[in-house]
Amino acid sequence: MKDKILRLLKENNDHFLSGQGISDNLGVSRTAIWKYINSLKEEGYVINSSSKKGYQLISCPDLLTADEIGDKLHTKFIGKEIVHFQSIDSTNNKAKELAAKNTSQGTVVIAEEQTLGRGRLGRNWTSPKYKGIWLSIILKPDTNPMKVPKITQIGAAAVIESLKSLKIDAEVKWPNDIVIKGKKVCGILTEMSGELNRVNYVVMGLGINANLQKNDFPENIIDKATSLSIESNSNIDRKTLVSTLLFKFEELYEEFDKEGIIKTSVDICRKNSAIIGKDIKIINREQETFAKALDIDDNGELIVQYKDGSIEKLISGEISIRALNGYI
Ligand code: BT5
Repeated sequence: MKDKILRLLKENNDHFLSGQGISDNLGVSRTAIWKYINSLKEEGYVINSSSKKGYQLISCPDLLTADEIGDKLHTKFIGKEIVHFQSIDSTNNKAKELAAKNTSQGTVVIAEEQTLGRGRLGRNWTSPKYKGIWLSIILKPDTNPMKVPKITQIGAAAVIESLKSLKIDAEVKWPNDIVIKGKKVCGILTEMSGELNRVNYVVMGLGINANLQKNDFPENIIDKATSLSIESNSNIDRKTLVSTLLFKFEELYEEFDKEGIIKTSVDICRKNSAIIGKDIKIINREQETFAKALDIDDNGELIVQYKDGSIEKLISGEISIRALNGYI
């Protein structure tokens, strides 16, 4: 009911709506409406209340709830169900829990803050409240588990494309980082549950530093991390960015879901690569190897050439890449 009242208020935000009018329209008592209005105010909606005139919505909070994103979201299945938290340990943890309980493909878990946000290999992901986009998408592709790493490339391409719509140029540091001028602005964590030749579910977690400022980053990453706000010198509209991101992701994911290929995503990652043509250090578990990044193939694998001239294709997984000078 609260969402219906909110919808009415949004549709009529240029004038007051009488309590009686809302009551007649939705078939609930005026007392119930008053309670819902109070609850909306607690969530951060600014609503003018007047005993004579009724209610008028003045402004909506900067929250990534279904109520706030839904209006802008034009997807078929990604984000049709949004599960929102003010605070949670990790959206990937929650998404995995939900996915194991038959939650449908496309469900998105979003949190305003993560208290135990995770990177790969148990690393931390800094996720301060209201400052970023911390979300996970539940996917159930009918595919072989070997193909799941491709989904990270789809996520990376979707981020690049949605940043372009904000006129922000970013680059992909294969396999799972998005960087601006060499500093990390987004990380992707793709996790899977499956058997030898069957995927039960995939959870793709995306962390985008939208409105973090320098003092929001811990000391140890302050020199290698940045945010969209710092780089564009503006405040980022998180709601619009989430809806654009989910829309772009769905478009690119459908190519994979229907045809099993990720050509469009790879083209985007290739065109906006931070490492192709560069000398890189490959870190795989504790081992470091030097090579030149030659290209990304149509499967999203990184083609590298070692000092002895031999060529290898790397599958993303747990590999990290560093350029030889600077952070990238
Ligand atoms: C990643 O791991 O980059 C994957 C990050 C995925 C985060 C999302 S948020 C929603 C979802 N729920 C989760 O719990 N996680 C996902 P990796 O490549 O391992 O990089 C981790 C490293 O990035 C850390 O060790 C830090 O050095 C650095 N880092 C941590 N927080 C950062 C931030 N906010 N911005 C930039 N760099 C950060």
